[in-house]
Amino acid sequence: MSDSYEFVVVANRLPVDEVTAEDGSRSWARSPGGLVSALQPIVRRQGGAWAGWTGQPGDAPEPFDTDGMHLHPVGLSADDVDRYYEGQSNGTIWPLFHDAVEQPTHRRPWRQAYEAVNRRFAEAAALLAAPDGTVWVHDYQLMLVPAMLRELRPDLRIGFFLHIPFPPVELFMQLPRRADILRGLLGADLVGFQRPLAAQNFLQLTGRLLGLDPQEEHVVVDGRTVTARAFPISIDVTEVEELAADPAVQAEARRMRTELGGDRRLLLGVDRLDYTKGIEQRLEAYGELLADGTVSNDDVVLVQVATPSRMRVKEYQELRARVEREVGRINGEYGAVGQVPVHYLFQSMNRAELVALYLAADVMVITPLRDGMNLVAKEYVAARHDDQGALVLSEFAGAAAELPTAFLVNPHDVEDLKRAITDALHADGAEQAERMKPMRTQVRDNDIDKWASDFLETLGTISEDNDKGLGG
Ligand code: ADQ
Repeated sequence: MSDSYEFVVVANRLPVDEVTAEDGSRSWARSPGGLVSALQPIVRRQGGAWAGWTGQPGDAPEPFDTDGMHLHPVGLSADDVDRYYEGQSNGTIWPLFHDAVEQPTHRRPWRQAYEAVNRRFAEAAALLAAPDGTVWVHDYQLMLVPAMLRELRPDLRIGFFLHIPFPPVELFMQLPRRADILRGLLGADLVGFQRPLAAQNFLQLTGRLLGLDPQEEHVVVDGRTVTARAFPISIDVTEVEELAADPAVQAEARRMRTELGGDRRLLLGVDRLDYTKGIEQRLEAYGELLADGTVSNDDVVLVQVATPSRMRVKEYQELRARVEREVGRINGEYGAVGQVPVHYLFQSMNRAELVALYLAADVMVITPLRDGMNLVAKEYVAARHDDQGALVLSEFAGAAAELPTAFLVNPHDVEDLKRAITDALHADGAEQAERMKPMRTQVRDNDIDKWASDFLETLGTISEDNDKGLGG
């Protein structure tokens, strides 16, 4: 069958963005990001397909081939975008799975749209996958897909990976129709999480809500074994290292430093503008350090790059307003003509610009209140081939478990934030190297290719065991 594929990726978004040229013509460009660059070679090698949304509301364009992948657009109407994507995914599940740092909103029409859209994705995967093929479903927008797909295609190997945290039992219990989500995930053979604790929370819930008998790393449901385990995601280390070694990128880093004020020490924040990222807490701590004279506008500058994200959702608009007000207040109070203590950029950057910033930064400040992993932390470490620079990292980012020699911090505690930033600023070259070296080794030894192959090899092995178990 020409239109059936051994390996199918299912994700909310396709790995391409539509770009409009100056003459108005439109084409597809591969989206930046580690996940796409890790999966694309696998998809290509296995003659694979990818089902996802284009990012634009309206009818789905016809399927097409690009970069050796078959792309199958799934259409979302404007209503679906409101209810499934901005509503249930980003207004209910996202905050609840991030410790409810913002209040989750519960709406019946959102749940209905989530189910309907998940079914559409499952049907697309069922259509694309070859007999006995492998389907890898991604993330919190599609948690019902594994079970829906298994019902349509019991022959498939199904893997699921959750990129965000999985909440503690008590918090998950708040979710209306919570058992549906568990049953949805249990349609997979392998459910992957960022952290072992997340896998444990999930397994525990299968006992509590579904009366199953979970074991350490698996649970049996309807005679099938479902494995739940951590696969901490990583980055494309080679890409970051190559950029960091590029003389043009290094020259850009030097230029940035000079423009930001000669020998002022540079603190850097790089985040999607999201309330889980702790940007307000970071600004509060920095403002207090300026206020109490621990740092001054003459010797320190903070560059905060915030990528616009989910800007139609009210909480994100409100966050933007609060962050921009605080930046204005700090600059108004502690700035001087021609020199301000915070440079705030509400924009996306290309990879080379980001790596130049990483090279220029003395202290990278990553302070999420909760984060599945946080790839920026790993990118910063990978870029620092000089073993210099200091990483302030929230204990509540998945990455903290792998990067214990960072300046770890509790972002809910402003005093602790101030302490960590000050310690990082005071670390001399020897201490910086002592902390950076083991982190660089860790990230180099565990890049995104290893992550993807670990997951897929595990999926292959457990599905074979399952087949044997059923056959015998
Ligand atoms: P995110 O919440 O988006 O990802 P993160 O892991 O930090 O968070 O990834 C962000 C990516 O976007 C990084 O590769 C970063 O370089 C890039 N980026 C950030 N700001 C940018 C800017 N201004 N311009 C250009 N690029 C920018 C979700 C989860 C995370 C998990 C990842 C992967 O919330 O916890 O690590 O998925 O599983």
